[in-house]
Amino acid sequence: MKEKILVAGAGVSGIAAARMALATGAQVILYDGNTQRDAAGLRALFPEEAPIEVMLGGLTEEALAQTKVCVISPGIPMRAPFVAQLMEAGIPIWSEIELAYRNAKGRLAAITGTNGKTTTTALTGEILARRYDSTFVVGNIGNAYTGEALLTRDDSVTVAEVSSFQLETIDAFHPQVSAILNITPDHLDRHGDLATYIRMKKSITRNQTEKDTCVLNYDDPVLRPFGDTLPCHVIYFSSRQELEEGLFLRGEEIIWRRGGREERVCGIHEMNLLGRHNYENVMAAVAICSTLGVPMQTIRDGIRDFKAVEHRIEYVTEVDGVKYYNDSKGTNPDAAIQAVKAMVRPTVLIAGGYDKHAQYTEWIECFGDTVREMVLIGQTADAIEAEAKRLGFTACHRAGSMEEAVDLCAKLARPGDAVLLSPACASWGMFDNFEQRGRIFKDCVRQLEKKAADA
Ligand code: UMA
Repeated sequence: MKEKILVAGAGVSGIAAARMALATGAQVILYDGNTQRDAAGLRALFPEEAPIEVMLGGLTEEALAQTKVCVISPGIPMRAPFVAQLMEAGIPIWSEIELAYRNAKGRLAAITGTNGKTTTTALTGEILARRYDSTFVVGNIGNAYTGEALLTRDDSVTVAEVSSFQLETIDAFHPQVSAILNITPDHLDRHGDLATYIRMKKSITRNQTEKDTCVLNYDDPVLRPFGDTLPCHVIYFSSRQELEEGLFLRGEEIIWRRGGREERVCGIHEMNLLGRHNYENVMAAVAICSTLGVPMQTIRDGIRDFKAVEHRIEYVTEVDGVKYYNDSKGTNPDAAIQAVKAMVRPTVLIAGGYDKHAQYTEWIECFGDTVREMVLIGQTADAIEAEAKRLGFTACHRAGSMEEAVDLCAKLARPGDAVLLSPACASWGMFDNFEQRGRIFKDCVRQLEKKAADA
């Protein structure tokens, strides 16, 4: 008899999804492919009487036969063998955000894009919280949607950062406002090709109707024509040209032109965010919040008070005249390009990590006069060094750990320089995730600061 919910993956998403499934009265199998996980420890996360069973390594035939629906964690690819088995048996596979959506109330804004989605989601959440008492900020930002959805009310507004991984298995997921900030190649190891990745991103609008809104980047060659195909209202933003209709950058000001009427939103010096990509993030947040009924003055106040999010071109400290920046969220070449472009000092760069089959050419070409030296870590060090040398950038060094990398940077940097951790690669292999990588980097910098103070 098929009656259980199979929650695949026992990380942040899976544990929250299992809790939600239990709260809605389901029986749960919590499965993780990693046999090194502590089954008893995982089981102890739930009340003793809860109908939940933890299964590690492989799934039994019996478990598969009992499964009514599988809620899958974003990190598990569809090519996982048990997924094929479930699909063959016609068992629905839901993304963790799908389960959350089905149990949520109120209005939903969902934000995707290759880069900028965490900043845009955090900013949108802060602005919404000024206007609405019941505001939730969830999703890929690190706070599983299933962990919050049961707390939402009819008058709640939720803003969700959603990744291509999470969108891969949505069904009824239907945000009233969606936003796609940009699309550049990323996660090709998972999705196989760019066309599939683009399809995943676009699917955020799949269930939207003429009553809904989609916010799109006018400068993105994929997204501009995509807007014409949508049934919903589209708001474009551009940091490169003045639009007939939409938000755009004019000199140092963000302007919104609507129905022939222009409104000044804010000046770029009124915000604590650096770089063109951040002006785009702000424009998207303005469009989303305004659509959800936040008055423009409240939006302006929110922008003015917002600080950069952790791990995104985050200033750490200054040691011996060298400024240290943590951009551990630079997990692909495009994000890393934006961090390099935001640097105003000669820069020693720490890069490299897990291999997602990315192309490094454009990123290395943007080094220009900014990046003086590069310290490479992780699986991609050889590939990056080979491409750098091919392009004439020879100042490459190697380090075996983050500590070694930071110490080497301190030796290579001169007063007036910057040291930037912006790896252009995922953290996996050396670290659990980009947050851990960023925190270890910051700890190493603080050690350096302490040594300098003691000297
Ligand atoms: N696992 C398997 N089989 C597999 C792969 C993984 O059993 O084939 C297990 C692992 O052993 C582990 C668990 O799944 O125990 C981990 O699940 P997960 O990788 O889905 O990670 P979570 O801890 O649930 O975190 C996820 C997101 N992670 C990924 O998409 C890889 C987090 O995004 C997100 O914050 C969190 O849900 C809450 O929504 C992180 C991320 O790196 C930040 N996202 C990518 C990005 O931003 O580029 C997409």
